[in-house]
Amino acid sequence: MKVKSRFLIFILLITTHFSYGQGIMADDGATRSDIRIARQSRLGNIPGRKFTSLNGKWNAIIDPYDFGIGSWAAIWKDQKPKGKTDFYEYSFEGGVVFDVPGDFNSQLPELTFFEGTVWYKKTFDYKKNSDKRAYIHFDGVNYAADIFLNSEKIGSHEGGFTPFQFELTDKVKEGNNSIIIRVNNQRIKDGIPALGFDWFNYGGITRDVSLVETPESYIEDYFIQLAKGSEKQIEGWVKLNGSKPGQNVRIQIPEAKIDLKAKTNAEGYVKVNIPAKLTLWSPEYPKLYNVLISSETDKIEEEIGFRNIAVKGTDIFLNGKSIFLKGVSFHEEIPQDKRRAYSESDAKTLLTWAKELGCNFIRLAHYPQNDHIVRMAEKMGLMMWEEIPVYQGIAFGDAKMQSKMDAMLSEMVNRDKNRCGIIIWSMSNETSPGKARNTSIINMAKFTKSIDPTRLIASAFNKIDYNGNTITISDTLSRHLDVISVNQYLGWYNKWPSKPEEVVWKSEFNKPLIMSEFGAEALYGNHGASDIASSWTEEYQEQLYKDQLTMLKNIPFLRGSCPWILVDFRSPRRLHPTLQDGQNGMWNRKGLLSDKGYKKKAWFVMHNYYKNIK
Ligand code: GCB
Repeated sequence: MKVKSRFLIFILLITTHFSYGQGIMADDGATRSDIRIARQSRLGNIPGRKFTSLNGKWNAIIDPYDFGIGSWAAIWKDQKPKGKTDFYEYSFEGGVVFDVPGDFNSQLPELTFFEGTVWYKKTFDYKKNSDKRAYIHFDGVNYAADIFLNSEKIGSHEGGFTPFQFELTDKVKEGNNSIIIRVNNQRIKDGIPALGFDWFNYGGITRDVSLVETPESYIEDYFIQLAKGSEKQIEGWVKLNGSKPGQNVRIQIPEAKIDLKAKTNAEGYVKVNIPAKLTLWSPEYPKLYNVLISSETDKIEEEIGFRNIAVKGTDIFLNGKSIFLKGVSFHEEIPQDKRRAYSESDAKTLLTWAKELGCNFIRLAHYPQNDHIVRMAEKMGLMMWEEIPVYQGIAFGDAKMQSKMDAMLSEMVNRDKNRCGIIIWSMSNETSPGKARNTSIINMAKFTKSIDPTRLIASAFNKIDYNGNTITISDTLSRHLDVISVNQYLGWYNKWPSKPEEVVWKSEFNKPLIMSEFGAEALYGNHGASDIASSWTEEYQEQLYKDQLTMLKNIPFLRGSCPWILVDFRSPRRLHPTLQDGQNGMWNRKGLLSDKGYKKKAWFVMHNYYKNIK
């Protein structure tokens, strides 16, 4: 497709998904229901709203051949025999019951490697109120979801790691209602991620589900952060939905003595600028303020922190002070239970490990992780890198694929734009350089900046050039990013070009570098040679970490490191029967911790590095 027409599609997407942040409004000629469709992704801060949790037990039907979607079975109709000759070859009653949130693979042994369709059903009581609007909100369903209310389709969503919702106001009944969801986690070549990713494809309603109730005119969303480059000026906007023009909006931060009153414009939008004297958020002191936003009909509360993140030359500054990002990556998985992480206590498990390692930074690999993780990390003083699952093997240059990437990017930024702990938005991981890739990522980076100018933009890549003992970063995409992030596996997938202390890194770009991945596999408790990769010993991994750190210490423009990975994780790419438990667990063994959470020798190397780094 021509660049010009792709750009037009892109602009269209901005105006539907992010019209308010832009100050560009949706077409006023649109009817109210059109607007509701266009604005489905806008219902910020669920925990701060009035909602009823739909978590708990859901009846399910496992449908390996996806039979129920056809008109013969039509499972969404949930029919029961009425006459003597009626029968149906399915029933939600008497079948499997799954916990939501939670992946289905870990809840039934027969489903361990299942990739396909599962139907979920839950009933709920509703009391209708003519002044209220109702939404069903999903924090995340992997991968494709079709949602039916009382047997009528209300919408679909694609993408396993970002939130979405649908308005039910005109469709929900007084009394008992039934919600049925067809979830399909089949990997597809035009999915994001596509077919071959290195993590476990846990499917199902993996995150929280809520029934949200709002007034007729409600606070749809808001952006309240420090202005770019400032430590004293809050800048942002508030957007009402369903309101008349000129509504009063108020933003209060009592602890900072802030009380701002403003009026919305014809579209229910108001831009705000508030001078503020604040205690800034930092890893050492992760201060959050209680922020109250109210309109004439609605109010919402959220704990929000304020900090300034900036890049100058090859340095990164947090609140004006140079920082080194002491990071680690992890997947949204609880390895001890071989399942997806979904709860506050799961978040605590993963984040406590990261803190114990000495981190001030985490890379949420390779997709937006759940809200519990993000909110808790911020409270614990961890800066975050959040990325969309634009991961290896993605076909760039295809309009359909691009619209999926754009939608996921919108949903990610939209959910977490008020989380000061997030300092980096990453557009992708390990993409192959090329014109189509560059156009796509540059446009996504520009789009992200246009709606959130406050954070840094990254995109992890693994293309580096070797020449003797010199490694050069030359991927021209770097010109369009704030930080350069390189995944390199010297000592594991790649040979050392010379002794680690002799390796020289050069960059054609005057920008900070984060070594966003490095590592090697080791089976916990397996001891022996430190120089034979195939031995999978803790000693080999330990030596590799020592070598990596020797090299990292010599890179003058290095401003962060993110070893791969905090803890062993499951990946059906990992097939070695004894070292990776290849026909059962399928473990990527690059963890600093074992799948049981035991520390491997390399953990202590990394821990020591972080303890001593300034
Ligand atoms: C990478 C990928 C990561 C893999 C890792 C590995 O480069 O970014 O997703 O899991 O290597 O272990 O091979």
